[in-house]
Amino acid sequence: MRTQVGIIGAGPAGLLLSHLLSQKGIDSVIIESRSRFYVEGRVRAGVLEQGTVNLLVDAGLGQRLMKEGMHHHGIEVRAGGESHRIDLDSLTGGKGITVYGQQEVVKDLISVREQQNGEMIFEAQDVEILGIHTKKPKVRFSQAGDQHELECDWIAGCDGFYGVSRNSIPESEVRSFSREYPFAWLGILVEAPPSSDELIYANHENGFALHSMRSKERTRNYIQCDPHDKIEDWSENRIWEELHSRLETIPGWKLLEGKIVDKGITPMRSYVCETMNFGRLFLAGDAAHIVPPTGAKGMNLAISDIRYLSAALVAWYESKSEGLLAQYAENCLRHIWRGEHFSWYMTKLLHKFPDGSLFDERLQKSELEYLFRSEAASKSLAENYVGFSFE
Ligand code: RFL
Ligand code: PHB
Repeated sequence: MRTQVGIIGAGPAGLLLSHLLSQKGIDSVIIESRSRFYVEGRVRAGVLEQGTVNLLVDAGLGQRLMKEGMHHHGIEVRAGGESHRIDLDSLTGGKGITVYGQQEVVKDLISVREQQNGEMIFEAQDVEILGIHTKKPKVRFSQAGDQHELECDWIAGCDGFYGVSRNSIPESEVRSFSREYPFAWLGILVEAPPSSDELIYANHENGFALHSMRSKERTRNYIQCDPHDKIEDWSENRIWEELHSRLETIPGWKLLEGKIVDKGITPMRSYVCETMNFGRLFLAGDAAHIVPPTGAKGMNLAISDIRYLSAALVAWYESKSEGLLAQYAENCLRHIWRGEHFSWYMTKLLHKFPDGSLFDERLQKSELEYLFRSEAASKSLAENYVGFSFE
């Protein structure tokens, strides 16, 4: 088998890259270890920055997004019995965010790749990358018991944090940075209308909670939990009890319950692999960097990487120019580190740190009070939340 760009992973990063390349007449093959059914049903991110929405719309992916996506002009932060609205609109000169589930973005992308006969290989096993230092790198994999080799000009490693791409770079060459957090998030998807028009981020003495949504009929709620907890440790009663205590801190506000249709625990981590390119392999999205979900940046950063990677590959195919490929990591890393900082800031501001000192607690309280009282602090949060622009 042969293609121009071999793409490992059918998450938002890999699928979008394949679509943007095909719009410029460049061939690619996507190799994904999971089934199409699994990938389309995986509940993850929900918040799209305006820049992400614009890119998707410009790429012809706006049809369902513009109809079903919920545009939000603000978010709410609750702490110490008080509520503070961050008016994204007025604080950023008219920008906002759109709530549209990641699996909807993935479904839209798979459907458009399918219509254009883009090749997507699902349920590939034993995926291996070979010869990244040659001009003909290869992806070896097996499917339904048969072994295959895909010869490419370039390989894009879009296979998430646990994929094989990053580990194909010799360990001595990898420059990486990381931070672990002493908590995780338990997330549920619920058949109930949203209890609020906007997302609510809550700091509470029992731990963080978030009320989000997917549609007029479905909500997405998260609570901070211990990273060693198993989902079986959390009965539905216990989940609802904690959500009610942590979110219902404003007189008269009630959280609507409903049938829980999905639940899972996600560890929290910050990680950046600055070595995003090695030979003919380029890493993008979660394969190269992870943020805690508190800032809602993960999918947006994955899409920002693909903006640069697609432009760089197009420039190479159109004029054999290597300039943008050489600048790829540097261009992406400006956005990545901004996202890392903001996600760390939101995490530190809103969670209960089980190992934190009383001094740390006082600093957090003061930082929240500053956010609630200072327009400059709200403006800084808003500017980062909608996506900071370096232009
Ligand atoms: P993905 O989506 O993980 O896709 C990688 C794909 O690669 C496949 N794969 C392999 N394929 C072949 N061979 C192998 N050896 C492979 N190993 C893995 C996987 O099956 C998968 O299909 O990475 P990508 O495309 O870089 O996209 C990144 C985003 O998925 C991620 O950053 C976001 O979901 C993070 N995130 C959020 N991001 C936001 O921008 N806004 C949010 O509101 C937001 N909320 C969240 C989140 C992530 C969460 N979890 C569960 C981690 C909320 C949560 C709870
Ligand atoms: C979500 O709706 O899944 C969501 C929203 C905001 C976040 C993280 C996740 O910060």
